[in-house]
Amino acid sequence: MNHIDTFDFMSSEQSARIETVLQEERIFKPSQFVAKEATITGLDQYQQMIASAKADPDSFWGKAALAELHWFKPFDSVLDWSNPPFAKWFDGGTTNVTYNCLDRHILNGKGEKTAIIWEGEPGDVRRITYKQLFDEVCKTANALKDLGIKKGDLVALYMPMVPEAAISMLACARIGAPHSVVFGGFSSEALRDRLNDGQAKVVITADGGFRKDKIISLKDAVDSALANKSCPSVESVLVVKRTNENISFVPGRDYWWHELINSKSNKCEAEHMESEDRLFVLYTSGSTGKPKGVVHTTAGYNLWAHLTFKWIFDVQENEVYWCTADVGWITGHSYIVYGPLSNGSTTFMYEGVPRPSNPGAFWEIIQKHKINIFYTAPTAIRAFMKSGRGIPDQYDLSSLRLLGTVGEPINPEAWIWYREVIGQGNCPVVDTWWQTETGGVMISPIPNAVSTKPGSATLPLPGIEVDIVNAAGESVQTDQGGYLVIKRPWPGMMRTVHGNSKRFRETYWEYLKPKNGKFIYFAGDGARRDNDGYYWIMGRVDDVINVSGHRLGTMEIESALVSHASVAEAAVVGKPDELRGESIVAFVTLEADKQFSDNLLEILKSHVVKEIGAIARPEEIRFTNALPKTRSGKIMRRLLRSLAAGEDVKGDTSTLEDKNVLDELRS
Ligand code: 7RM
Repeated sequence: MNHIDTFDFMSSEQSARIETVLQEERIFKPSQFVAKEATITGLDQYQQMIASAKADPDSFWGKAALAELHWFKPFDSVLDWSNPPFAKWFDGGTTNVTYNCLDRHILNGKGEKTAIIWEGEPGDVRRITYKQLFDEVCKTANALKDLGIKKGDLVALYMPMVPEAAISMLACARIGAPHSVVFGGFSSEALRDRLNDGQAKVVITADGGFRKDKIISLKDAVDSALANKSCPSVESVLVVKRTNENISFVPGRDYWWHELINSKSNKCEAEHMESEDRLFVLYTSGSTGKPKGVVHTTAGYNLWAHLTFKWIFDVQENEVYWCTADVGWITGHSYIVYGPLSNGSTTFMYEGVPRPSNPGAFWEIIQKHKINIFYTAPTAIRAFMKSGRGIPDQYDLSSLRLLGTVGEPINPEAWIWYREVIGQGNCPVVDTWWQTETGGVMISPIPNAVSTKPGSATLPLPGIEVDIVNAAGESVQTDQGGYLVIKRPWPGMMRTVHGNSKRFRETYWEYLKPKNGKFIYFAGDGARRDNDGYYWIMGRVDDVINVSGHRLGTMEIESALVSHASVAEAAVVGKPDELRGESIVAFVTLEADKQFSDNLLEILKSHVVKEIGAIARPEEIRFTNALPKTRSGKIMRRLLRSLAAGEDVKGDTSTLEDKNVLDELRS
């Protein structure tokens, strides 16, 4: 494939991916099987939207904001970009996300419609109507007020996938307290860092959560995070009873959810929030330093989650939609909670994850709850593929009409399997590209309008201006690899990094420096655009690795390793993995008085789990006497990536300080 101009950021895995997808020529036309009353009915309407968004973005977004959201007070301006990269959307307006997610549907006579169907890991089911959800949210909001929470105070959530997680998020939004959801799989150390960075005042958790065949002790982890006054900002802990585990209680600090909330009034007026008031902070990994607190604000985020959900999934009145993410990730925020509820849809929430002991769990749920729209990650699809079609074939999946994927590039083989075996050949597959930072989907097919190609996220959504550029910020030719950038602000964009606007500017807006001085947003991904203008995402080009759709910074894992007394230096890279996309490989040098051993290897793996969480457990640790470095002392990760993948080290090694290091590593 010599017509592809590969960039030096590309691993051989990434260039191999380009070669495979270039040979991928199958095209699937938009299906007639899609929604009866579609929002975007076909190519003509879609192209009109694209054109009007391009011709006058302010008018396009302004009209959408007025049509799709309720305003207590209308906004004065659509976009204020006078101080880039700090955007203000819908300035002067006031709204409340929970008014858009709850009140207006009840006022429209949909109070008895099911908002959330939930199934627990042990099989218990709850159905919550919009009116019931409204009552629970108001009661919880009142309880938070009684705990002293005021507008602007941060509330942290560290919860299993139970309805109370969604209720808590909405309760925070009701009173204008930004939430910070920490994924329940993170360790107490990781939780503590996030609580302190955000200065959380309250932590909402549970006595435990069911995960695979185990119980995870969330409350114990909260106790350790708070021990020895290590999180001075935290005043109270609210505990949902889920597993009936024995937990310890600190009087005056800890409260049972049911004791505090059930007695509260179900009347709580929605706080009138300024458009740019914070809705939430969500931590995500980057190439440098500790995880960043991505800040999203009220109106723009609400609009983007609402519109993208409507355009892409187009859930019809009596349909059930299921996104398999955890609310601890952005996908859970935008596409389990805010997008579906803002649209008045029925969102299905599942506490469990697929596990070897129950490989048919997902299909059983689709059959039982007659799921119509299903949204999951490529890593899950690859695992299902591996266990064979014999399992899904035992279930009635005929309710499905649309399938989505998110989180990592999907290989054409898995895409086709998903379409043929799960969708039985008649459900469109939407591959949605986006990030924590973008708030909602940016590149995705619109089912009724856009033909799909297996492995491509296809085209940017209306109003989203995407490009592929080189390091100087110049557009590259068709089929050339480059950096994926977004050239115009959009309502759902992150506003800043919590407490660190410099980092926001540098990471996303100054990484590439176009000569014309314009601000363009760099996503951290490499991509290519084909002849039809379709985008093919190649994966991260920075030091972020993607394990089963979970984002991890190599530096975080390195810091965790180095914090162990035996470790002198560590370098972490991703290695291609058939199921998980990537797996973690660590190269470690030891302190002079320490010895390599299998025992130490296990100790170090567990140490990383303790510092970050099970998702960061290295698949492999390789001991070495030295790491390959440049003369200026930088670790040469490119070499380590090749070594980890078991490939020949190609390319320039002339800057390597000590060539013997490479020989040692090879052996
Ligand atoms: C939603 C989410 C973001 C990173 C992103 C990409 C990768 C996500 C796709 C994808 C190829 C996709 N948020 N990514 N979706 N790569 N095709 N459809 O995952 O902040 O956790 O991760 O995930 O590398 O930069 S995230």
